[in-house]
Amino acid sequence: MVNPMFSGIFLVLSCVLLNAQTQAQEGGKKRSPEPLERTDRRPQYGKGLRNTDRALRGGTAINGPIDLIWVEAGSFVMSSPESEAKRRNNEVQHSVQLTRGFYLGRFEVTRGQWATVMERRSINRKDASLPVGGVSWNDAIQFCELITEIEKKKGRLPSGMSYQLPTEAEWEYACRAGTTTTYFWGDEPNAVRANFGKEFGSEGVEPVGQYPPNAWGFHDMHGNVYEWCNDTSTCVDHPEEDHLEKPYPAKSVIDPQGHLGDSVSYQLDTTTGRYVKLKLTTPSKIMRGGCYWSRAGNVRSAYRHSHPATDRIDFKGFRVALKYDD
Ligand SMILES: [Ca+2]
Repeated sequence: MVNPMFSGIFLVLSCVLLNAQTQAQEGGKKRSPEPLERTDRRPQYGKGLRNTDRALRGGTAINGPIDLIWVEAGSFVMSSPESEAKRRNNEVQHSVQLTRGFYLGRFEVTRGQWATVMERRSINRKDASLPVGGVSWNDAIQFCELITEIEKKKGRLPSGMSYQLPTEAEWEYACRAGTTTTYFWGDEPNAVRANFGKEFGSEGVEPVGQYPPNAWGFHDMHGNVYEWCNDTSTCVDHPEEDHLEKPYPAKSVIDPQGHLGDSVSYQLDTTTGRYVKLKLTTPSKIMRGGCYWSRAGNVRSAYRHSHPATDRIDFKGFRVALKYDD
């Protein structure tokens, strides 16, 4: 039998070591000791919404100009186990703690929302419900900034919050919705549960929300269009594997923000036959979830992909989060 005194000492030491480890984590935010008390408080949004805001709305639960779902703070195991089919070696499993709750869009941002916010016009109902694509990471950030400004002027944003892209960790936490399987519905691909595996072409993309939601209410996390996340990728165009992002550190992290340095690329030096590591002037950003023409392996909850922040590709869009600024 273990002496309870030794168990207590071991527990305390473990907590101290874990704390020291996570504070040193790459890209982790420094934070004051009290935020855990604030995390689970769901801030109020959307007082005074008018009929004119309907162009921005989707779904049935109206929380603001974009249909948002509150995600509680919590912990999960991020990425895939080595036994997962189609797993890539940049998917190192590790524990993640998200100390603050956040709102996340129930759907991908639609063409209608894009037109309303960025172009101040409305478009026909059929097109409006399709997810916006062909927008760069920089474009998505502009959308977030503009809708934050609009909503602030209307006095509807909860204090200290703004529209942002989710981090990769927040995205996967919401995608898994408490599951540990390859997809939120299980380990087997199922084209009835998400839009993927179709032929490449503009006919493949579908209006948001046509497929069943996951346990927390999010639609189209798997497939339809790829979704930009906030994180910078550390490596693209690797000589041995296309678009290989640097693996996660195999340790626990708190509120990971992703890589904070430069993105790099590898180019073949034909005179020496060696690959040369280059800094990219345009950072490469993480995308998640795959798209309508992705194969099953590329719409997995853990699948990671990246692209330069300036690229506009028609099957790549985004979903917004509403998060605390600090
Ligand atoms: Ca998607």
